[in-house]
Amino acid sequence: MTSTLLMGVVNVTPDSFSDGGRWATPDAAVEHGRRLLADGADILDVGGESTRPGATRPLVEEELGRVVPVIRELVAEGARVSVDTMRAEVAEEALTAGATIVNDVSGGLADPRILEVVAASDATYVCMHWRGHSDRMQDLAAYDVPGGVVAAVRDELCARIDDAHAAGIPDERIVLDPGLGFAKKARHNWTLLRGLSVFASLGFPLLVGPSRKSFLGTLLAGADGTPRPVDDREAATIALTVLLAQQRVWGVRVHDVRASRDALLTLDRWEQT
Ligand code: PMM
Repeated sequence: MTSTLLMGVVNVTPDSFSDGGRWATPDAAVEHGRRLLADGADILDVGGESTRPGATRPLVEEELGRVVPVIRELVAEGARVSVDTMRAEVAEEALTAGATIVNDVSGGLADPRILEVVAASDATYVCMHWRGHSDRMQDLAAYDVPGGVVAAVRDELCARIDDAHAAGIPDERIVLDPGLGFAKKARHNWTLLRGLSVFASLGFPLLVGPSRKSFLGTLLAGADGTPRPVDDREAATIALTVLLAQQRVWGVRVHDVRASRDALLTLDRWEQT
């Protein structure tokens, strides 16, 4: 039976690329979180900063105001909650509000103090591969080194792990994520997905977030080259959820939990026969 966890996305943002604005108020976000739990989410990933290419950053107070009340409420209702933030201050308040996972898409690069905040808690640390903020990340998608994108991402993640260790975060609390779409062109994402065993061999659990990303829009583009719209990339997302679960990743971060849960139940049944 697959043990892969489904991490449901709760973006409390006006501008996330896939669901921006839909759950932008705390009440709407909590309601959305409840729906994802009912659909079978194992973890709710609550974020208050959009990381879409070109996005501008919210003030820290704005980010806090978005995520903290939502986390507090969802934790009170029994959810296992992760906070999607690059800021130490937000991570700290989120942990106080009951989050037990810090999902830092910058792997400690954006605000190195976040590593100390995590070290001082019992939280799990999701350390994602990242090269720069959204306003310039597309310019950083160059991997012209021996071993290409897989070797570069592996080496850069290893440097992030060294920093996490130095701050006092033990191995047992680290999860790695190759950071699909973050300073990656479509072909880089596919190469990373096919090269996941390289990351697995580092010995840490893996989280992967392919859901609705633009490399799927490119894959499914119309004859005139127009990318498939975000809302119409679900079947491709589910296909990847199944392929990732077959590789025994720790978790897959998805927007439509119901569809991915159905797919994982189908995979379970398949593997039990
Ligand atoms: N992708 C997004 C945001 N947070 N966190 C992790 N760990 N991995 C990801 O791939 C990831 C993430 C961007 O997607 P969204 O705007 O749909 O949330």
